[in-house]
Amino acid sequence: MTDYTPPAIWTWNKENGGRFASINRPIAGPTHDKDLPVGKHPFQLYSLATPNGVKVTVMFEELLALGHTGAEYDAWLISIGKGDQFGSGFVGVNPNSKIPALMDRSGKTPIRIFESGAILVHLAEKFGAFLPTEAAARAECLSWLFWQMGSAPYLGGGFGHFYAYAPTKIEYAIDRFAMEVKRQLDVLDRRLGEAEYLGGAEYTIADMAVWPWYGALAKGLVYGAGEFLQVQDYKNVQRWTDAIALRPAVQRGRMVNRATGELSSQLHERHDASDFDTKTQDKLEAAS
Ligand SMILES: N[C@@H](CCC(=O)N[C@@H](CS)C(=O)NCC(=O)O)C(=O)O
Repeated sequence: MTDYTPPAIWTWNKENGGRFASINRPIAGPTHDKDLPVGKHPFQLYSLATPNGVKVTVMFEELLALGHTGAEYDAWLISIGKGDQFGSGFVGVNPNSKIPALMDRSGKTPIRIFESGAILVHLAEKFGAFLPTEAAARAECLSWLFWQMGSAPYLGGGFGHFYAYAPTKIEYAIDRFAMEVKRQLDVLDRRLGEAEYLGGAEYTIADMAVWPWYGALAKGLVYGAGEFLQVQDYKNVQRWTDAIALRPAVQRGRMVNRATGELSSQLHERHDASDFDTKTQDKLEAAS
């Protein structure tokens, strides 16, 4: 229960105590001038290894593993805690100021793409991979891809925010979003009980989008909520999470633009396939 009554007009309380109070703003647009770096490859990715960022680095690594050399990419680190997403160059690529953001420089005119789902579809269509072309299979894949786009905000912005980040624990909010997240896990569990992957028999961009969020949730790796949500009960989700985690491209993709955790798992920037062997933070720090 709360004694808060909303005023007639909302005003911006900068010191609201929330975990992201220093970067959250009620206005869009850049806060400062800053050009983005541009490397030598056809694709320039500006990102961070959050679940939304990992979807795209996994896709690039999967495409490269399939032999699509045209999918070579430079991955630049965007520190959202420091406000890099509000630099003028970044806002030019993503007016929504969120990672991941991509410039496709493979053609005559550079193309900007923002929203991880749009980036996955763009790359899948460009390389003819991980998105079935047959109508029913394509529809199933896209349905699960867009399911993720609509569902994860309830997990992150709803459950995660009120369970882990809000300055006070509000039972109503935590109950409401825990119920929704458990329902989502059950949706996935039932689907993965009837098909190996979300789109069907094949691994697709739908799995790449859902796994970084719901696979991490299933292993208790986000919000410290594994026990609270009893994630071990979702057996098909567990099976699918483990299978995807074994893919070498997924293991590489998870390291790109990672700035937390084991130093050997952090590859802040990726400009070459050899960077995984030579430029992880443990090696860079040992050399300096
Ligand atoms: N729907 C977007 C979500 C992107 C998103 O929320 N990115 C977060 C990190 S996971 C971000 O950049 N937050 C920075 C901010 O909100 O200022 C997508 O799928 O690309």
